[in-house]
Amino acid sequence: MNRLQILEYPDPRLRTKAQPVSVFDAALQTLIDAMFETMYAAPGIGLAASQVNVHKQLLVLDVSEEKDQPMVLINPKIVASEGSQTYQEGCLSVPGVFADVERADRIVVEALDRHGKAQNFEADGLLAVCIQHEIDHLVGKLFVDYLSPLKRELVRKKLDKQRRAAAEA
Ligand code: GNR
Ligand code: NI
Repeated sequence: MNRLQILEYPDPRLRTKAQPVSVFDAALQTLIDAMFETMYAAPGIGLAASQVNVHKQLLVLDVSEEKDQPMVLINPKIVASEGSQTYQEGCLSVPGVFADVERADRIVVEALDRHGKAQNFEADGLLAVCIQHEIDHLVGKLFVDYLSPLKRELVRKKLDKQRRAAAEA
């Protein structure tokens, strides 16, 4: 088992800006495999390297029902976007908290795959939401940043309380 530990809000390391990936070596492949294992086990539909304290522009996701469509995006960029959609988001770094976030409805993404090959594709719906959520992680942004300061404070208190309860149990 190669599950990685997921950082939780308000850990300041989640605010680190990720650096571009330039080396596509065996260590990178091992990291990607461990990220998939961590994401599927959680379970989650996406995971950014920032969440496992690796500050590289790398994310994995799989929004399919059957969990058989793994995607790896390296040095991803959103080169076009249009429309808006609101989705109730969650985050493995903010466990137990769900809130509506408004994001672009359709995006065009440029990224490298796990071997450094360029890919360019369109995404909409949940896939577009997830990609935008993960790319935010790479620049140190969390979905709770879109909430009002009051709601964010309530989220922090809820997480504190959850952790205290878990520590007592
Ligand atoms: O597992 C996840 N579910 C999810 C649901 C709605 C919007 C975004 C997400 S991503 C999240 C996993 C995660 O925290 N990725 O960073
Ligand atoms: Ni997240």
